[in-house]
Amino acid sequence: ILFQMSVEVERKFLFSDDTLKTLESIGVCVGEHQFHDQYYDTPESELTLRDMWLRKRNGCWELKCPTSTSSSGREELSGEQSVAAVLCTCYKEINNLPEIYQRVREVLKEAGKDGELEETPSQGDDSWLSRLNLSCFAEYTTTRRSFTLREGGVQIDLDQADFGHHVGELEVLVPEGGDVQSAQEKITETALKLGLTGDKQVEGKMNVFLKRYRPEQYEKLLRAHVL
Ligand code: V4E
Repeated sequence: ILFQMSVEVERKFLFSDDTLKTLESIGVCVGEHQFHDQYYDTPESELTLRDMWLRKRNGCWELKCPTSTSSSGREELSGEQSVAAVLCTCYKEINNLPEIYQRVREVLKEAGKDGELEETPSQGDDSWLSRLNLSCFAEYTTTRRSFTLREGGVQIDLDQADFGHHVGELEVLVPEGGDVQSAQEKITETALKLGLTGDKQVEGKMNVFLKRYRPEQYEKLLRAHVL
């Protein structure tokens, strides 16, 4: 079976009450929901060191991993385009457990950690975690308010995490192999409409969580330029 995969182009931003007012005046709130995330890795951080983020979100497995397009062709971009590219991240999100399992095994096998088992785990059977030496290193609940602007295809999320950090995200989904650059341009346009002027990478929830509760892993990922 071939799974149609999409790439999440995303830019994080700091938001204030003013941002919220602007959003409420030019955008439409499309809902609020909560999700609980549990992130897994080996004691040596073999997944996150490769920028792979294995998580269980509200009971469903997801793997967020880098795309090959992340930094290719930047030298041909104009100044404005490269600022947009630096502020945005690109990740593939895989939601299909057999494929997640296969990818995780491949990575851990490379690192000489894999067992013998070939069959795919079924949803609800988490025994593969301990077999691959995976345990939960971060866990938090997020309350997310989502907005869209009338035109544009950019989703705007305002996230509040239960450990006391909030962050905004502008996100465009691009089919794999699609036009990441025009997604970045859309995100830049939306940021301007919202009056977001920051030109620095903003820390996400995981950065803050690790810095606060897992400082050793945080340092390790910082040194490896993952964060
Ligand atoms: C990819 C990644 C991490 C996993 C969490 O991803 P994030 O998008 O921050 O979480 P969330 O809850 O908003 O997920 P969504 O619902 O959008 O899928 S933790 C760190 N990274 C890498 C990373 C990075 N290096 N730089 C920035 C700005 N963001 C993420």
